[in-house]
Amino acid sequence: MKRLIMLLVTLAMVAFVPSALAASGTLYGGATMSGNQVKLVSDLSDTSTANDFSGINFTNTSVTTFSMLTQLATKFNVTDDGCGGGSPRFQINFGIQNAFVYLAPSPTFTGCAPNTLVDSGNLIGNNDPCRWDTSQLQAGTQCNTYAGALALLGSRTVTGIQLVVDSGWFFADKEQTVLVCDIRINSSTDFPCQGTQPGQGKGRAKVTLCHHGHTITVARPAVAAHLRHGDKLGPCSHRHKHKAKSHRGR
Ligand SMILES: [Ca+2]
Ligand SMILES: [Ca+2]
Repeated sequence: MKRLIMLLVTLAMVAFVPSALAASGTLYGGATMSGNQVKLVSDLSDTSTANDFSGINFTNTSVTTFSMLTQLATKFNVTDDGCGGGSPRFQINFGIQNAFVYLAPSPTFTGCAPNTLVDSGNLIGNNDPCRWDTSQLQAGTQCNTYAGALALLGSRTVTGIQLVVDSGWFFADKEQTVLVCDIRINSSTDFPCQGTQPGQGKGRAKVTLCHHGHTITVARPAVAAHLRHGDKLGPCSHRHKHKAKSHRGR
């Protein structure tokens, strides 16, 4: 009997291990990759409406109810702009309504240091007055804390999470750019600031070289070694090919 209970306990523990599937993020609006970071823009200064707002939509978060969301954090850099007008922020979906949590420092949520990568810290448990905005939800308020949001929404099902930038209107140049990375949702980290840069990792970006009269492509990290032994950047010209041939002929 004791062994059966132990087995059941073990099975229960296995069942509660967070899913190995990491949260994945999909860029939308004017969002693009900039090295390892995601560049979120809100540009109302041009004719394109596609970049008026941007964000990352996170799926496979393994978050069920709001009370199961234990970590929500990102590093962010407002480049030459600031925070203000409500973004950058995380947006937590409960069906068609959202709770918002602002990244900017308390108490005004506007004064972000330009050109500085700062960490929001874990916004779950953050009880700064007005850090959380639950006004879209019944009995919610624009000026809430995590404790208030938890009391209101703890048992509600989270249907989605986004990181959003849409405050271009707030700035004189009608444009806001925010770089983000190291986005943590529960136990997973999306878009790590450090590590393999998209397009620069081993075997990713290829560079074309002329190697002994043959045009070859090599991974970017290997380029320096090739140049040291006399390869030339770019495809071989007729002259290169001819030179290599005459070398071989000697
Ligand atoms: Ca625009
Ligand atoms: Ca700007």
